[in-house]
Amino acid sequence: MPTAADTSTLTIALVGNPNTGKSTLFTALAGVRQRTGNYPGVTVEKKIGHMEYAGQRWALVDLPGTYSLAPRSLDEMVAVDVLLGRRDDVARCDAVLCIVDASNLERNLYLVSQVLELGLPTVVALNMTDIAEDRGLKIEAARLAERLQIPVVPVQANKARGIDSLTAAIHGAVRQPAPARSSCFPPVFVAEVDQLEKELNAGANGNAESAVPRYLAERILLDAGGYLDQAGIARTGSSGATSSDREKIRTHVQAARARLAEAGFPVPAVEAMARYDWVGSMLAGVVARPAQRQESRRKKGHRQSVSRSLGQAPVLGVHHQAICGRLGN
Ligand SMILES: Nc1nc2c(ncn2[C@@H]2O[C@H](COP(=O)(O)OP(=O)(O)O)[C@@H](O)[C@H]2O)c(=O)[nH]1
Ligand SMILES: [Mg+2]
Repeated sequence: MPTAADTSTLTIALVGNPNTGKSTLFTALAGVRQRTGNYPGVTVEKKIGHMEYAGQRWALVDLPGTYSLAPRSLDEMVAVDVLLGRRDDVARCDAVLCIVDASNLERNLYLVSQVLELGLPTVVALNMTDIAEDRGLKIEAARLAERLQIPVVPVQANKARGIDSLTAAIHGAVRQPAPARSSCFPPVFVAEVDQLEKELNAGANGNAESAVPRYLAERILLDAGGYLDQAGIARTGSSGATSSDREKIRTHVQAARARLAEAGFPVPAVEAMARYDWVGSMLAGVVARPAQRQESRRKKGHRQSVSRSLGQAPVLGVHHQAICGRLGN
């Protein structure tokens, strides 16, 4: 099977929370070779940059900054569709470059956990390393990379530091299939996504092009009142779906949500619980603060809550393992 590395142009999507330095990094990579337009039918800016690396042309797609890949509007659906290769006006992504703010890892890894579910080769650019350092945070990038099973490259985008290592990491990542990984969701939830995915694709006859990607099946289940719900789910279904097919799916989704609530994993709460648990287990022992001086009781209490938010509380890891299921792939 040909890998992405064989195609003439690599398409790489840049995703990250707002203000993580995504556009700065985009410019550090593409320089002036960038074009800005609009995605048709939405107010989302379409920014594509070009560069060359190791004799290969790269197209970089700067996606709008977002905290989550849970589309609540047609605008937010654009980023998800680009990442899932569902837009005619953007080539299918060969890799994802996820920009994270090193000084705010916990919040940023929430998005990473969603990105990893897309199953694309992914590289994390650990940006704002200067700010993290100023705050006395010591981040073990190699340990984080091992946990995430993807390259994690420290950079400082506004000074173009770390760019060579980053491009080399992307070059390497597209030459390897994304590793199989555990779902961070409880098994009962994973089983519901399995079922819904089957139901959604019942009419697809094994046609991968028209099939609803697993990530969207998961979103349909999670995002009650979200964009996919509002759009009548038809947006995701195979083109031949009738209104009775859609009604069947709607009924299935409602019953699945009721079963999950009954099992103690109601949507949407199950997502924050599962992802932050996962983030805690990824960050355990990865972020260290400098040795603290003798502190008052009050300050010590505060520090403990910070450590917990950095995922150093063992209870988080134990809980994560207890609820974790395996994806079928
Ligand atoms: N200190 C520091 N500032 C950075 C770094 N990278 C970007 N910035 C600054 O952070 C701000 C937000 O960057 P921008 O690229 O617009 O973020 P975006 O919203 O993710 O596209 C800008 O003022 C950048 O100059 C970095 O590594 N360190
Ligand atoms: Mg930007």
